[in-house]
Amino acid sequence: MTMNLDPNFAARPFHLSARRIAVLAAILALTVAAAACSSEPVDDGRITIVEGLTSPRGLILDEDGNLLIAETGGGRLHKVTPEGDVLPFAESLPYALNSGPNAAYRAGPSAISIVDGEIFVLVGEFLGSKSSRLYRITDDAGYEAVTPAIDALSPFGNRFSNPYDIVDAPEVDGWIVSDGGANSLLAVDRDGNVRDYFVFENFEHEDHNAPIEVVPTGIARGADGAVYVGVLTGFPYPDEAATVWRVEDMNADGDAMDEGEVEPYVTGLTAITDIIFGPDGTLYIAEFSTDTRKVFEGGNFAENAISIPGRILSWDGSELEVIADKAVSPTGLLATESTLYVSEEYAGRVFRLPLN
Ligand SMILES: [Ca+2]
Ligand SMILES: [Ca+2]
Repeated sequence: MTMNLDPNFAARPFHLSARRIAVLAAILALTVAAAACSSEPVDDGRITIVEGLTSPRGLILDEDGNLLIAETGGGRLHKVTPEGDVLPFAESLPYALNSGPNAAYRAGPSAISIVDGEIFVLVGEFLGSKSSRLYRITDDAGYEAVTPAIDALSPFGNRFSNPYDIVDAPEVDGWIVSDGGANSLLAVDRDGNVRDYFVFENFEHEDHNAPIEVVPTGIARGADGAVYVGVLTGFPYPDEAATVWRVEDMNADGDAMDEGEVEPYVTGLTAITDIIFGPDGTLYIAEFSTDTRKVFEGGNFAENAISIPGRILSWDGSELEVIADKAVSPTGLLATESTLYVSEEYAGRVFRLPLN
């Protein structure tokens, strides 16, 4: 792929976005060799179903019960059959090993959507015309663009910046996408038109002397029809400052920017990377690390992520419960009636955990 070496790129006023890109690239896109999978065994019934991947993230079940995995750092989708066979599925999707500051980070397929049997893949931020776009998988396991190429130098509004997760959204004739680069939710129609659906403001916190970014990440549909989105929060990723927001276009004007349309649903969380509802309405929440700041302070980020893992919590409407400790940088969740699937991005692994 080609790098955009336009000097104007470096000269862009980056007081927010340089750090945002650094943070996102580091958290969402760094990878680890499979050999680094040396975290202690955890005795909670989890079973590894795939390992040796380069940054597995988005998970979805297709109509035949196959688990699809978006491999962010490998530009691939994998299919895990109900029998546990792992099959290559789409192997030539856009990805980059030279994204972010110093071209040291990786980016690629982040989330999968299936609509009417068609498979769509969201590709996150890197430099180049194939980045930050939604694609449709074609019959020959190739891909074609749904959204247009973006101009990375244009203002953030009404375009992808660093899209992360996606939910099918008939109310906007397409999808709602979380974008951690622009701190926004975007409505995308089936023709690929992109517009702001909601934009988060930075927030104040006692642990930091400057406003902190919200950084929306995992997005999911609730049984009540509303859309829910978790947020990572930006540097310094304060403890218990992350919220799962409930988003509903109550006046049906096509966005969630009106009074009372975005409300906190679960508060007191830390560095959320994904959320998903189970069929019984339980919400599952992935927290990236118990000390995200330390993971990125220095040294080998991947080793840090393994030594300072995150966790998975459940929320039943009244109580938060930790259901999986020591999950290494979990960034993708999927729940069925009996099973929770978790992508451990830095460990290159996907495990499943029985649900009671
Ligand atoms: Ca997700
Ligand atoms: Ca509205």
